[in-house]
Amino acid sequence: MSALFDLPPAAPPGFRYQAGLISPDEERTLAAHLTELPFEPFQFRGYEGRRRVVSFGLKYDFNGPGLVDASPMPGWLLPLRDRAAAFAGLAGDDFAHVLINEYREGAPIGWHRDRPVFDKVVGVSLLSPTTMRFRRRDGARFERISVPLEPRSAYLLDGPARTDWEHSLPEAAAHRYSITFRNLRR
Ligand SMILES: O=C(O)CCC(=O)C(=O)O
Repeated sequence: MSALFDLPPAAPPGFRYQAGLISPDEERTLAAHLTELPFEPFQFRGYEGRRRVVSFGLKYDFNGPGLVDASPMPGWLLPLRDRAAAFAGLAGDDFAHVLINEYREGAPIGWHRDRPVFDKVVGVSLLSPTTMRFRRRDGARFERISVPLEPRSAYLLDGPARTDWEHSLPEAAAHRYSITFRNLRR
């Protein structure tokens, strides 16, 4: 009788998902722009990740001072920034920072919470599906939730999903990009 109430939540509170934020044509155009970008391996305190990244607006330097200026967002990214902001209930220029991740086959992203200097996060997925894994400590064990992310979809990390839960992605099964916009915490 209680089975309904025993089901785990489909996603942590504060996570929101929208399939098809962009069309297949828009995805193709964005992916063509992304191939021109100067991606570099992700650097974290002397460790080099397998994903490659590029930032605009602001960049978080994990090996140095933290948040630093980066090149302005290119014009071709602004319509997506505005759409991502509307999805999060923000104005386009609230998103002062974008981090674009490139995952080639086999590249994961490890367990983390985004830096506290940032507030909301909207991620747009391109090219291939993945699963966003969430975990939150519950005494000696972890409570875990997995959420599928389809290409062309967007997710919002806000509230507990952003501050209480860590997230990670498994090794990519195929080439994937994520375009992740962040506003600054007031
Ligand atoms: O690729 C993704 O959608 C996840 C990105 C992410 O967790 C991050 O950039 O901190």
